[in-house]
Amino acid sequence: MNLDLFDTNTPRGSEQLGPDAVVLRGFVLRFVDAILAELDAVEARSPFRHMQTRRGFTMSVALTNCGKLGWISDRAGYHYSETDPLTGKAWPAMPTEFGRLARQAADAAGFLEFEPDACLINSYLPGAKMALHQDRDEADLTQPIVSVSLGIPAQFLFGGQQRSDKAVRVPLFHGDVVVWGGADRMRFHGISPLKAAEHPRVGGRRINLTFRRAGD
Ligand code: MD3
Ligand code: FE
Repeated sequence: MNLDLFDTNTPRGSEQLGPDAVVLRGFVLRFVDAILAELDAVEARSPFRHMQTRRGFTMSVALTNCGKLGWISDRAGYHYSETDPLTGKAWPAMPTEFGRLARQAADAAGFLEFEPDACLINSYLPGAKMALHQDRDEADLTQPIVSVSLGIPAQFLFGGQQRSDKAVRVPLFHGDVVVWGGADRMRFHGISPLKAAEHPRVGGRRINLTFRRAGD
């Protein structure tokens, strides 16, 4: 049972952000104990780290991965790797409840038989942000992405197919899941600089899990 008083403020239900993008408010709350425990185990094996962009800037968001493939940034640019460059070993396996959550959320959004092989995990402290970008490093861009928000709130920026298209701001709260596919899969998106806050379960940070089908 998840009797978490803080979560009584989380709005429930779903909101359509685009033709093929939907926010499932509070969808992760039923899984949250298991997800946070599995996240601890992933972090213990492959810790969060700040990667460098190809141009040599340090990203304000720290990241790690689990699953067969992990997203990394290095001198070669952005790509997926079977090896964690920090440990020299395979990424931690996709935890059981991570996989169940991703499949159930994709099903709820109408994307059946989603089998993610990668989960990119971002950690934001106050001030961290993510500039508008597209996700195009995956082999099959017809596959959806499932995104899970944990911890303190963030303003998600949801743009269009061109970088210059006006972005709408969507607040994302602890427990929210967003599923993106089809016509919305290539839309520009980002995260505004995080405002300081405290979440009783997660502390003063925001964690975002993105489940992807990265390989063939
Ligand atoms: C819309 N992460 O890791 S998740 C990323 O909150 C990323 O950490 C943000 O963008 C975060 O690449 C946003 C929401 C998200 C993820 C992938 C998308 C939205 C998307 C792919 C296509 C369209
Ligand atoms: Fe992205």
